[in-house]
Amino acid sequence: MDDLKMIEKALYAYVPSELPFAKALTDSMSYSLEAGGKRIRPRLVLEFSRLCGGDDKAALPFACAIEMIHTFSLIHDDLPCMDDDDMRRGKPSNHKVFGEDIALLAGDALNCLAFEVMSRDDTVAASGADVCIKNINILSSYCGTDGMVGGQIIDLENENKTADLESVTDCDRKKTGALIKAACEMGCVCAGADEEKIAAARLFGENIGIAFQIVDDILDVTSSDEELGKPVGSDIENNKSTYVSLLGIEECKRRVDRLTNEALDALKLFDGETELLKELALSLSTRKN
Ligand code: GRG
Repeated sequence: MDDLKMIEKALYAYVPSELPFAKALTDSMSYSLEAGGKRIRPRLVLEFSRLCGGDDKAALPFACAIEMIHTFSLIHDDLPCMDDDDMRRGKPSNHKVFGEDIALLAGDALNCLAFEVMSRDDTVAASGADVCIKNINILSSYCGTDGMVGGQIIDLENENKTADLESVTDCDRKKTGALIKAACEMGCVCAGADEEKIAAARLFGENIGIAFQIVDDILDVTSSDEELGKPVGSDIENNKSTYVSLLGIEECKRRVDRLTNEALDALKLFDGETELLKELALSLSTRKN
């Protein structure tokens, strides 16, 4: 089975199916989980685990957990009180289909499910309590005030004013970069890797995370709604300072190349096969959606 199929099969199976009283909730969770997406974060977990000698079966619950958190963040990010986006992954946003109340709860439930999956008996039996606790710690801290939520609040506070590059970088490192970095570190932890390897994975994640957000900003001005699967031009509409508005497209492209090369350099520390991670880093720098 290829990686995408393996991730999606496990991911969809985690959504509770026998909750007749809450069918709208589980439908709403499944709607966003099954709406597609590149599955970058779970693929990073699996690849780093393999690179450090880990077993796919043991890494899979952690790969699914991070995709649940990512999906949760997208559902909440699209809500009217946040970015107010009607389309996501080429489909109507969750709240457009299920209503704001259910979308909010579906996000909350996916957040809880991620941590439940990482601490379930079968996950602990396969990976050991140490690995589970370390990964729960990584994921929760990279989601919180120093991670995704911290980035989102900087983003909100920067709306309708000109932010400087330092603030935009701080925002993106937390809002987008933290979860990508978490995926790389968690994969290493799954395989029981040492601190040196975890630090190299962190550096790889940090660099591709910022490159990923710069590409996101570029696509927001150069792509189309159809190609991107969500409305383009939202940064200008929301009067947001971005890498593109601060540096221009050409300098942004140079930075993406530089960051991608720095990410590739970080992989030199590993003895194993890094080809897929290199491909992933390069494909993110040239992605069209
Ligand atoms: C989830 C802890 C938590 C808090 C919610 C709303 C919010 C606080 C944070 C927003 C985080 C966010 C949506 C950042 C944007 C990250 C980003 C560029 C997402 C797009 O990622 P892709 O391109 O999406 O990997 P696909 O659709 O391919 O999965």
